[in-house]
Amino acid sequence: MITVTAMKWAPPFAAGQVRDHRVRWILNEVGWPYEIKLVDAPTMKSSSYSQELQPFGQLPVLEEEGRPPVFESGAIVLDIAMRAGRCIAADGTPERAAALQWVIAGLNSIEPMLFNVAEVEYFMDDEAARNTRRPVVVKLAKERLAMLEQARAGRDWFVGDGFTVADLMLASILKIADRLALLDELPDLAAWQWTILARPAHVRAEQD
Ligand SMILES: N[C@@H](CCC(=O)N[C@@H](CS)C(=O)NCC(=O)O)C(=O)O
Repeated sequence: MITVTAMKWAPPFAAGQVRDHRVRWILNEVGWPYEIKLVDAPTMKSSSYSQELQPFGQLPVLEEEGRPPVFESGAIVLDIAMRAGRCIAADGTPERAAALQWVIAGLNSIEPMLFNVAEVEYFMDDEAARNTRRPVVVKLAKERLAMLEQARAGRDWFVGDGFTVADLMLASILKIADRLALLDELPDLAAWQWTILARPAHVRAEQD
């Protein structure tokens, strides 16, 4: 049986956005059953957790009998999709390369820009410093999101003619943008995101 770690408690700004939802989503897409293991902050910060499961004291972690645990939400999503042979196009095809490309683009070129805004909104205590930094990071994030929408070019799917992990990861990452009101001037990208999030597998993952 597959086990996915999830937070016993998340702060309100993170509710529904904790990265285990990506793992639950892909597992629901491919139809693999799983169990949730709730962990609290002291457990995540313990040396046994970082030595055995996640070196940075974070989640999600995928545990499965007979295999070493896997951390990093992107790696877990890709691992599951590849092993299931679903939502990722065939090995060796240009579509497979494009799916990998968009997953990494989401994690590497988009999510960090959103996190810069989240850091200002949720983690900076000094109001003067926050007011100085906010316009800079908001502008950069909005510009990047506009480029993403331009690249999507009105298509329903980022890769080929069906749902892939590219759509899953980008829609998941856009949840952070939506919560930070960074999609207000990009209604088409916001509408695309909601269409993807309406997939039954995502709805089941959220209910779960
Ligand atoms: N790059 C990692 C990031 C993991 C991450 O930041 N997890 C958050 C929850 S969404 C966490 O564990 N936060 C608690 C902490 O960092 O102490 C991934 O995608 O799995």
